[in-house]
Amino acid sequence: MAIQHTFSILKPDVTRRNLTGAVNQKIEAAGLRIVAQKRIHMTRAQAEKFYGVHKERPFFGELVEMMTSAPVVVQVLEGENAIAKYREVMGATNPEKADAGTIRKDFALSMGENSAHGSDAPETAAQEIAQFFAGNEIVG
Ligand code: 3AN
Repeated sequence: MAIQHTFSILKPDVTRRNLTGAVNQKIEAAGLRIVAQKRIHMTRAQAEKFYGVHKERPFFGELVEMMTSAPVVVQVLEGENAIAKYREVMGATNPEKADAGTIRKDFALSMGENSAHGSDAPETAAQEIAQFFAGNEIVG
């Protein structure tokens, strides 16, 4: 398996509770390298674009509200099989179903406030990274 990049967001429930370092520790302990990172306050337009695939879902409005309610930390993670590996490190979308030791099991508050986003495929990873980072901001 080749080295991949994946896009990560540490969500408002993480920044609000001062858990950025605790989540980053799990990321790094799993062998993923944080090759780009910045703290931003997402605009409504950025959040609506980012979650465009979920526009018709009943939780879309709530999701956009939540993602713009406080700062987030956007990241690019690098590693062997990084996309699948980060989804393992995050755990299931529903924190009650997440495996022990995962980010969501240990930190998530609910299905919505579930602490982390990670890309689900190489195409979405590339799109998501391009929405938030210029190429020269990614330093491996
Ligand atoms: P994942 O982030 O695990 O790939 P998706 O793509 O199904 O999950 O959902 C995207 C985001 O939408 C989730 N991370 C979560 O914040 C939110 N979400 C998903 N399902 C629900 C739900 N039933 N109620 C509220 N928010 C949800």
